Amino acid sequence: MKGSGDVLLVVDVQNDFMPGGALAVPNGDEIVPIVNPLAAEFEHVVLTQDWHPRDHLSFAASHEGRRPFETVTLDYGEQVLWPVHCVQDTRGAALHDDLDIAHARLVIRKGYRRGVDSYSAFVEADRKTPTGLAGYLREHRVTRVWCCGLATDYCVAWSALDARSAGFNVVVVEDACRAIDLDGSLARARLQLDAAGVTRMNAAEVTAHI
Ligand code: VGL
Ligand code: ZN
Repeated sequence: MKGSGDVLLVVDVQNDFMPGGALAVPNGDEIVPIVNPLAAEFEHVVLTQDWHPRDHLSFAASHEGRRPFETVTLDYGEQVLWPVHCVQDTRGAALHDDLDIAHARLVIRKGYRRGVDSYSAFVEADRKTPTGLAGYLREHRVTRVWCCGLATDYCVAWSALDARSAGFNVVVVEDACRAIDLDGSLARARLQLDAAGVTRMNAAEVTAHI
C-alpha cells in the first residue's frame, strides 16, 4: 500500500474520452481494468474531471468556420480546437461507470472557465491560475505524484509536468494511460517528461516499487 507521501492522480477517465465518446481517445476504455487495481494500492487518490461550459472556447464550435483539431491563437496562446466534449453535468462528462475508486478523496474539476482551457490539474492554460491542487497536496505532506488516465499526451502530461514544476517527484504509469497522439504529440510529451525528470513506469512495476 502506497503511504502518506504518495498520491495517485487519476486524470479524466470520463465517457467522452472513451471509444464512441465525443473526443474518443483510441482504446481509452482499456485503462479502466488497469486503473482500478492500481488505485487499490494507494491510500490517497485524487481524480480529475474535464468540466466545460457548453460554449467553451476550446471547442471548434465556438469559433465561426473552424473545425476540430485546428489550432487558433487565444489570449493566452495556442489552443487546439476540440469537438464539444465534457460539458458540465452531461453523461459525457461523467466518470466511466466501471471506474471503481470509492476511496478517492477529491475530484478536481478543470476547464470550467469559458475563456481558458486547462489540460493540467495544477495550472490553467493561461499558465497563471492555479487550481489549488498543489496547495492541497502540500498540506497533506504529499511528496510524490503518480499519474494515470487520459490522455497521456495532453491532460496527463501537462499535469505531470506541472506537478514536477511544483516540486513533487512524479511518475507516469504509462500502461494506465492512452494517448490522443495528434501530429506527434505523444513523442513530444515523452521527450518533455523525460527532460523534466518525470519517471515513466508500468502498473506492474508500481507494486514492486517501495
Ligand atoms: C483533454 C483535450 C481536451 C484530456 C481534455 O483530458 O487530455 N484533451 N480536453
Ligand atoms: Zn477538454
